[in-house]
Amino acid sequence: MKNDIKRYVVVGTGITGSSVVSYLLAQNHFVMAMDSRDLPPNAEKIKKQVGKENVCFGKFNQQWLSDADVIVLSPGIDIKTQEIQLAIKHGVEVLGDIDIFAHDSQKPYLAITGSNGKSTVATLATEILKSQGLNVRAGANLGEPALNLLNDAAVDIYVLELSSFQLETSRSIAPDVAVVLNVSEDHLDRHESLDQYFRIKMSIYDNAKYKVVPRNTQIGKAFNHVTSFGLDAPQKDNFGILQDETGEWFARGDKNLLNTNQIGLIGESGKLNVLAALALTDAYIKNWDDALQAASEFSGLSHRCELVLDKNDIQWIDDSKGTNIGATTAAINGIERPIILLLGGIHKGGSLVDLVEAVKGNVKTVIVYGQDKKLFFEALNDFVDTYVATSLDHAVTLASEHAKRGDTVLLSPACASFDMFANYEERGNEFQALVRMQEEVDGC
Ligand code: UMA
Ligand code: ADP
Repeated sequence: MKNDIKRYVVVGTGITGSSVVSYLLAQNHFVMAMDSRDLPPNAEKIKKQVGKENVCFGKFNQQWLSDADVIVLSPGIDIKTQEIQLAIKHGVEVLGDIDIFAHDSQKPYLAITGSNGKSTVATLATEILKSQGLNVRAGANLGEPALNLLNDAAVDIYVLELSSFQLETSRSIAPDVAVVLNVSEDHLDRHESLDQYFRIKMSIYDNAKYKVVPRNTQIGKAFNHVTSFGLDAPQKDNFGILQDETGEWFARGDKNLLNTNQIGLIGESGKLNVLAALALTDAYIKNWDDALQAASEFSGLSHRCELVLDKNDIQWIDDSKGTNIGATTAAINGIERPIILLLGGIHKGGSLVDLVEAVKGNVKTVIVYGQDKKLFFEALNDFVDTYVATSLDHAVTLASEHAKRGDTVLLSPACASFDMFANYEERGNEFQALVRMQEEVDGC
């Protein structure tokens, strides 16, 4: 049935779907909602909002989908899902919440994607913009769904962290500034190939007013005359690192900005993230002293290479957000001490070659756990002492038995957490609790 009133079907009732339902109802649209899970999140709330006759849980209702004017698809659901594809064949428009945000937003927004570092850069960019007296709201993949950000009329600028899932259904975004921080293999259980994943990430630039790119990468090579960042010396107004007799400096062109030892983020990826955030916000920075103070005060987000305990010269680091090979490789390469590496969970696809190379560096022991422990054991055991743990608790116990003064114990799973935990936060919190219990057992 097609008539003048737009019939929206919201697919998925998680954080995104729930925000979309509320937003569309506030605009007086006719809204139906469905979720393939029998007991999906927000079920009762949405039932009350749209009426029980307009919700369908436990399956995707093909009739509703094919009769819709617009389907708003949650990022966790693949657009290749058979029922969605059939609806598209019937001429139904499929959008994501970011598309609606892009259409309705009256203010500029920065858009950040990449395989790793998105949340860190989005949060740091937000802090830098705030230091300039701007009223900033940040969200999307970062947690607060994009449409919820629109309920504050006093905003000057938005910062959106966008996943490949969100970009896949966002054809109309037109950010003021866009960046792809990096691309390494991730979500290959959902995307067809690395090529396709790369193309989806690069689509963030399609309608961007200004582009920021990582220098000397496949991403950077796609454009000329755009702002770039990298660890080498920067040309003109680009961002990079300069060395002189006074030390190592973050720099814009030939101008030193901030000593690299004045930041709270660790390793090369920490430096890249600071450079990316400065490059992204460059056009809005009027007071550099305040911007650089914000950058130096930022100590990073929880579960991203977070130091949990430093006792008896043994460091325990929680990098539970390291859910792919690129993140874990960067974490290993950012630590200069001998490492005991804890990893495992659900491997998201892709090659383990980079991980093996990084492990051959300064990892002395690996402890694997979780669903794909066998895969990692077989890939790493020839190169480094590798042990199999039956749980995270067991992995921490094994780590404490092997750790010596000067070592770093690093939880950087290179995997999704859903085989054993609700999410990476629960995994990180459990690790932190186990590490602190370890400390008590030591009687320290
Ligand atoms: N699901 C079903 N059936 C459904 C709907 C969802 O089984 O009908 C499953 C999905 O397959 C998925 C899970 O439910 O496993 C959640 O999917 P969702 O789309 O309902 O997720 P939301 O709760 O709306 O949260 C999403 C993002 N989640 C995903 O993309 C999986 C959140 O990013 C984001 O913060 C939120 O929207 C607000 O924008 C989280 C995430 O894990 C942090 N992102 C991935 C990542 O960072 O790697 C991409
Ligand atoms: P995302 O939002 O893209 O998942 P986060 O900032 O939450 O990124 O960090 C996720 C993981 O990636 C953490 O393990 C962190 O240590 C690692 N990481 C952060 N920045 C980078 C980077 N620039 N390159 C590679 N890995 C990074």
